[in-house]
Amino acid sequence: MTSRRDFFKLTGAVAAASVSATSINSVAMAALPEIVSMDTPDTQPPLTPPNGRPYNPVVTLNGWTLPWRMRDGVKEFHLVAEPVVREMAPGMKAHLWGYNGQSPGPTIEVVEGDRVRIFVTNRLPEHTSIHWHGQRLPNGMDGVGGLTQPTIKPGKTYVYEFVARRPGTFMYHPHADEMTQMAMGMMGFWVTHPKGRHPLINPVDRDFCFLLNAYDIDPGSATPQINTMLDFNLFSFNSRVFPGIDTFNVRLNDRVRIRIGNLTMTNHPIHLHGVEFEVTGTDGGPVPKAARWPEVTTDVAVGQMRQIEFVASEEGDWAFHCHKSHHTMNAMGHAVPTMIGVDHSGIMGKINKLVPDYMVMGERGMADMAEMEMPLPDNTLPMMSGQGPFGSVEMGGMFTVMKVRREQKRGDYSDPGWYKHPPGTQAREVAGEVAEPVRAPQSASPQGKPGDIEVTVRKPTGHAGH
Ligand SMILES: [Cu+2]
Repeated sequence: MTSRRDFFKLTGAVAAASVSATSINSVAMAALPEIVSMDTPDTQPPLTPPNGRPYNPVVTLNGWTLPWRMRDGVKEFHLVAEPVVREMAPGMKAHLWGYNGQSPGPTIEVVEGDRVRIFVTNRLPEHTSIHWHGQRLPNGMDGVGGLTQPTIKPGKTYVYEFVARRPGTFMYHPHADEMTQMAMGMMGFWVTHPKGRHPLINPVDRDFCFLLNAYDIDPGSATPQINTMLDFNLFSFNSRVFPGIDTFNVRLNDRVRIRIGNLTMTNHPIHLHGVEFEVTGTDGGPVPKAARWPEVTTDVAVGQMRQIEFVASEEGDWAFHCHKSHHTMNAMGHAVPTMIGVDHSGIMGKINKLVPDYMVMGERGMADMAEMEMPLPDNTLPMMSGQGPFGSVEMGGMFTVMKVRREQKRGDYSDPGWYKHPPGTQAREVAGEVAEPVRAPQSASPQGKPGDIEVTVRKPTGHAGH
């Protein structure tokens, strides 16, 4: 494990916060579960439950699961709300707010019927609270600042306690200064596994989860613009953007579940290549079997969860992405005119005499952007990038790949490398000249033969000169 166990040491960026370690009462802290913090954005292996009821754990994409302490039959967790530095992809680090060293926070996994106690320490420069989205719980544990509890002031620790009453896929996020705190990356995943066999919840071989979140971070800067309403420029899976998102690596014919939550400000039609899936659950619970239908894209609206399931029965490297094409790009300016078809030849030399760095883009489409050696500001990702085995994938944002392999071992989540296509199963170039198109034969329409159409054009009259 790469996790760091430290009681009082503040993680990296926390120095920026106005909270000092001494403001945390060490006597009270001694009674709390230790703080476990993660210092890498890599996908961590599933956390096999060391105690309590057994279950098949999830794997959080570019994330991890929070360990707990079992005390008198209660699962105790400790979340710390704090400033974090999140690498969104190699070459770009964002200054976000999150939990226990990362954004999103760690995934919490429990079993239906578990009594759960969650300590929440606030190391942010402002107050916060945590809402347990989708849970059945006593009203006073719902975490709505001002409505069901006072907010948690900087330096303070609150405790939430409830029984995880229904199995399913949930999330947690602040319900205090939400616009700021969610735009800064504060959110996390929660999975309640069923107690024993559940008629509507299938056992699966692989169970993945991630949150959709979006940021507006100007090229060359590191802190999100928190007032942005709609025009975000980094669309991410768990605060990672392609090519920084890990691949889903599965074994041929594995039954796979992927749980997706959306805490951005718009909907995301999530699309999987290669196989069909069914939506088997939402944050409202498992979907009755008779109400499921096949899909290859499912729209995840704001504040929703969707749980999809399929059998990975086709080998290969299958794209998995949001179908909004601007959401598979990294930070860019959208206010540029379309230049397709505009001939810039000759103009460049003249402009370069005045503006040496000026570049023309888009006269053949935008694909050149992936190859362009345009100088980027520091801490800025190319708009479209990611190398595949056959060149640039020309993607960014909400894009990754599901790798289905015959040789992948059960329980092995490591990256098997690129797919080797069997001979004769890959699109290829054909040799030879392309012939001129042949006109499709025109058949007579019921009204008459082609050429029979008569059009009468009447010119306007009454004008001078006519
Ligand atoms: Cu999207």
